Amino acid sequence: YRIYCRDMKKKKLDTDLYCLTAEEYSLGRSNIEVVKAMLSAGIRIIQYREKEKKMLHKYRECVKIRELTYDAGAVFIVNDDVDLAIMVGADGVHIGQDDLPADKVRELVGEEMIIGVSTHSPQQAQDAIARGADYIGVGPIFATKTKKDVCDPVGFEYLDYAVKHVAIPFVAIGGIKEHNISEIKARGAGLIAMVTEIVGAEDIEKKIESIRQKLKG
Ligand code: TZP
Ligand code: MG
Repeated sequence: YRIYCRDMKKKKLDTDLYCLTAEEYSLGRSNIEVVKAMLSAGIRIIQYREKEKKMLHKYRECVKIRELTYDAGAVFIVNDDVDLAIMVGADGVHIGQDDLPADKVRELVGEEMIIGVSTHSPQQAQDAIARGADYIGVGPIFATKTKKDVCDPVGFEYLDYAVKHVAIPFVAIGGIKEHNISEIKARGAGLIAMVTEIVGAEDIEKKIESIRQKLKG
């Protein structure tokens, strides 16, 4: 993995869309195919998120996705598995409220790896920031079926809080679709994550283009 990390400096999150994998919603396409389409549409951040797969399977997929994202100059983040993130030379790891705390993960991954933390309230946001998170997830904004260990939607209240009071990058997530993305953008979210809207699109590249048009307009 070290070939990806030798001169690794912490990657920036300066983009608009954050994409995640979810093979079960990908209309029969593999994660690899889906990631290729995302990258060819210009996506700059991809998170590998597969809750049900065995580690060996996840490892093999992540090795390929690391290669693809590296060649495209895109940021690659692995959900949940700190060991897997280190092993494949990912740019970051994303953890939830039931995972190791961010400050403990930092001890494992070092300073240059991005740590993202899913948060659902201002208190969780402040805790993640205090523990050295590089960015936080803010959501679910709307109801979503994609996350099975769901908490209820946090709605706009927490998003508005994040826009005003969160001093590190944050990613709005949960039930965001092409039809409601302008609303999220208008409230001040810079970085927006979508799972099913993108992996479940017939034509992923066209979908991303059309979402980008909405973000511009
Ligand atoms: N974290 C909060 S909601 C969510 C995650 C991973 C799933 C979002 O999926 P979708 O399909 O974009 O609603
Ligand atoms: Mg987790």
